[in-house]
Amino acid sequence: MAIERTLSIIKPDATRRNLTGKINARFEDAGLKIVGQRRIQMTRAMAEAFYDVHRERSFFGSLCDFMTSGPVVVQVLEGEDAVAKNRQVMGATNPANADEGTIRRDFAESIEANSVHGSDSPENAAREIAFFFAEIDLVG
Ligand code: RTP
Ligand code: MG
Repeated sequence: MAIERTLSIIKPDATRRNLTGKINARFEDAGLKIVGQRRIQMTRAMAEAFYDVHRERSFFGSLCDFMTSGPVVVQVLEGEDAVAKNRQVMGATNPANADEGTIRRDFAESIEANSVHGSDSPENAAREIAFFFAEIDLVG
């Protein structure tokens, strides 16, 4: 299995409840290494650009409101099969459908305030990592 990188975001519902450390422990316990990390306040323009693929969806405006409602932690996770592994650790989008022991099952508040984002393919991971980080920011 190849070593991959994926983009993760700890969302405002989780930073507000001081869950950054607990969520990072889930990643590290799964063998994902945090090779870059920054706490930022997303602007409306950043949220709209990041979620551009969802622009036509009914939840787009609400999602951008939520993602700008407080600080987020953007981070790059590295490890074997990192994209799929991170999606497993996160659990399903809707916490009501998320498996036991996943971040969203244990921490998410709702389908929108679901604590974490993770890239859904290696191609999207490359685009999303470049959105927030320069190569020099990432130390494996
Ligand atoms: P993410 O992109 O954040 O990792 O989550 P995902 O792939 O599991 O979900 P996606 O379909 O890409 O949706 C992106 C984010 O939009 C919010 N959402 N709200 N109200 C709704 O029905 C709804 N559906 C999705 C969630 O915050 C979701 O993570
Ligand atoms: Mg997604």
